Amino acid sequence: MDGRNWTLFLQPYEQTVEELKVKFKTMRAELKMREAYAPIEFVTGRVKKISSVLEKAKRLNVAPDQLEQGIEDIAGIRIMCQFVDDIHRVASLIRSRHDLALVYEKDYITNYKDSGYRSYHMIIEYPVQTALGLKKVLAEIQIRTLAMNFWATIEHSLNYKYKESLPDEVKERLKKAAEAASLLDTEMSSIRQEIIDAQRDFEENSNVVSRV
Ligand code: 0O2
Repeated sequence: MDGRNWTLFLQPYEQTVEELKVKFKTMRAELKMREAYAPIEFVTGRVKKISSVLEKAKRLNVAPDQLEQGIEDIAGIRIMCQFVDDIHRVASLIRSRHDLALVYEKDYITNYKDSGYRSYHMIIEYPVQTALGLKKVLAEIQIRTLAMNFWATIEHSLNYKYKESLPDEVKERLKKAAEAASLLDTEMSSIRQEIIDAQRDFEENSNVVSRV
């Protein structure tokens, strides 16, 4: 590492993660009050370690003075949802916000990665108020179901353990596990729809009975 003050470099990212965590946790609480059901299950966030930022910069050929533009996920927020439909609802709520600007989106649910990874990514620009004035920083918001998160967490820790060279057999089994997690999401969504339909039928029938 060179002589740069990395703690100071990461400060606006720390602030971005803290502010965005508060905002999405508040969004969850408010939706729960309004609708009795929140499309957000829980929210986490982290700032990438400087060693990982520099490693990624090397891998992507990003010059040391271009880290702010070249590495988009120094600030990272993760939003976990129960159902795949919730992911799209949350993405649309994010698109309509005025306190951040959407840069682009990556749909790794439709176009899942070769590893089996599924998630919805939104790269945003967030204006953060520093002691020296306004600074716009890039941040990555990952939106996933609980099942997608379970898979990604396990796969991430296995990759860490095997230092990026997972045995082929493990890779294949992880791909199968990703398919199984996706099937679980589909099943849960269809059960949920059946419950919603049943509730609507019940309410319609009880209205008819009460009118008689
Ligand atoms: P960490 O520890 O989560 O910060 P890249 O794919 O890295 O070359 P890009 O375009 O930045 O370049 O990546 P991408 O794939 O859009 O998003 C990167 C982040 O998505 C990763 O961050 C992971 O959090 C997650 N991700 C992407 N692919 C996988 C995968 O196959 N398995 C798991 N578990 N997570 C994945 P980092 O920096 O890798 O790690």
